[in-house]
Order: sequence, then C-alpha cells, then structure tokens
Amino acid sequence: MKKLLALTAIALLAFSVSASAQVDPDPDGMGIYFDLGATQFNVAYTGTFTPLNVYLMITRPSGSQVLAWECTIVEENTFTVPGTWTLNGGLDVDNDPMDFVVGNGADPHPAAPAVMLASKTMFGTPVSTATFRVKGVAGSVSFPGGTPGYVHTLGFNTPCQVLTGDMNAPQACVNSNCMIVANEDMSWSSVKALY
Ligand SMILES: [Ca+2]
Repeated sequence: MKKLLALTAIALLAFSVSASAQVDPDPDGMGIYFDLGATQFNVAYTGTFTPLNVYLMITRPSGSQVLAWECTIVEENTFTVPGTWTLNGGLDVDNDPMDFVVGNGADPHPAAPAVMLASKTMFGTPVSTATFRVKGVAGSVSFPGGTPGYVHTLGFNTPCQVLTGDMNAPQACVNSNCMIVANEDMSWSSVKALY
C-alpha cells in the first residue's frame, strides 16, 4: 500500500503546491502519459474530434542517456481515430506495430525527468474510451525478466517499472480511472525527496 499512499500524498501536494508534479517518483519508469511532463495518466476526454496527445515516456532514468529501448504497448481503444504510434527518433527493428525494439544509434535521448520515446494523437467523442499497458516484449533476450527496459551504456540493460506496479492492468486511462496498486519499494523518504 505504500505506493498508493505516496501517490495520494503526491496528488494532495500537487494540488496545494504545484499542478505539474511528475506522478511516478521512482527511478526507471516506463509508461503512457497524456502530457510531456508525465503528470497525467488518467484523463477525461469530453471533446468531439479534438486532439488528444498520448506519449510513451521513460521517467527518471538512472542512466545518462537512452541508447536503445524496448516495450510492448497493449491498448483497448474505441476512439474514432485511435492514432498510430510515431517514434521520437530511432529505428524500430521489430515488425509488430505494438512491439517496440528501438535503437537510437548516434542520436540517443539525453536523460531528463521525462524522456519522450513515441507519441500519437487520437480523435474521438465523449463516449470514447482507451486504456494503455506497457509491458515487456515477449521472448526478449535483452530483458528476460519480462519487463520493458532501456540501454544507457552498451552492455547495461536497465529494466523499467510501471507506474501502477502491475504490467497486466491498465496504466493510463481515458474516460475511466486506472488504479495504482501496492508497491513495497516506495518509501516516504523518496516522496519527501521530491519537495
Ligand atoms: Ca515494432
């Protein structure tokens, strides 16, 4: 329950102190967000054919750069135009459109609190819904633990955790609420360290 409590605390602090707190305080996260600051993982879409931008991000990378990365995105999406994921640089060597095995080659992403890997834009109506999960690529030899991950230095593969703590449940939701599940590696000291 620690992570749930911590995120509740962050939500309250964000409301009183800042509207732009990054929602996942843990290092090496990978997830879907609805803003470039990685502050929104649940959104209400009330427009009709207004654009909704969706971003795949690495949050708080422990390495100095992102040379390569991989994940699978699982979506349930009823938007009229569900959009197509577009890489923010790099080359995807995997043929499946929802599996990403991407090398950034000579143009790695520098580390930042939120590193945008890919994005898309969706158009729908107020009854449209979407959920997103990020998980490991099936059969990956780079991340045999079944997690998504990235490479900051050749030979060092860094597994990523996901915001909700559960790769088999929605981690970002439109017109419904994704839930944060227990994650015992969260601590109050790391929450306080944010402020
Ligand atoms: Ca692919």
